[in-house]
Amino acid sequence: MLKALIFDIDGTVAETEMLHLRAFNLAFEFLNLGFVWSKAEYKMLLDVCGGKERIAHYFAMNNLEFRNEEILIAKIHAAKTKFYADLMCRGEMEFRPQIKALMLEAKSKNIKIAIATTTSAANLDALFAPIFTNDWRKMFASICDGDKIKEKKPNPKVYSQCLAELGLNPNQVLAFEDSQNGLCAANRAGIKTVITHNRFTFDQNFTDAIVCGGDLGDCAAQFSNGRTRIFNLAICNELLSAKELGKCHLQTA
Ligand code: XBP
Ligand code: MG
Repeated sequence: MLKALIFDIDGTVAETEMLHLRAFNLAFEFLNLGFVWSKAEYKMLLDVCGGKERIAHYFAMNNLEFRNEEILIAKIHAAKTKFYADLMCRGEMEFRPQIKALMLEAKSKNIKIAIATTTSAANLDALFAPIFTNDWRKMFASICDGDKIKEKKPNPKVYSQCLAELGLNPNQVLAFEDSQNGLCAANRAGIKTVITHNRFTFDQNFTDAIVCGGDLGDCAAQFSNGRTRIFNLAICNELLSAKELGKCHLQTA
């Protein structure tokens, strides 16, 4: 019986990764580091979850060595997070299709909603406050973010911590993700996962998702054999009790 929906954030609730990329590059320029990341490079770097971990991975991959590297990475990431918040304030970052309606429907029918993300806590305020007011945190029964949980996806810790805080078993919840790392993390925690891929993750392997598509409408249409494009709690209940996985195959590039 469905008791909760657990949402990943970046790429799932909203298409935020292009803004993250801009914020990273503003931080690199601000600190005169002599490099920026291209979209193609960032698509590869997204295989590493967590902004600080991603920067450290880039340094290692490019044999860049700095004295007190950990302090420098923390400084870069603090600047990036500030630039990200500034960018979010300036633009209208919308939720992906049907996400807000599904969250509100769940709340209205006493189905808990929760967050399991590797992004920093500050990024959540920047995204949710303009849409659900400054009290947005009260809507969520559990919020597990990259500051709270140090082990990043595909480690399942963020999802197992979320389940513990919800007091639920994996078979009582559905997860929503956009990436292979996120799918792996949720599946390792025993949770059936809906995938809505995007420009950075469209060609990843989502075979183990219960359903996958370009957005929730695609997922509803695929799962219902075209019966509906409305992704609501009725679909969530059907997905949770579905035996067969959606057998999502590699998306053609
Ligand atoms: C995506 C991530 C994050 C963001 C950048 O998180 O891996 O690292 O790319 O945010 P999600 P930070 O699990 O929501 O898809 O720089 O704050 O890490
Ligand atoms: Mg994501």
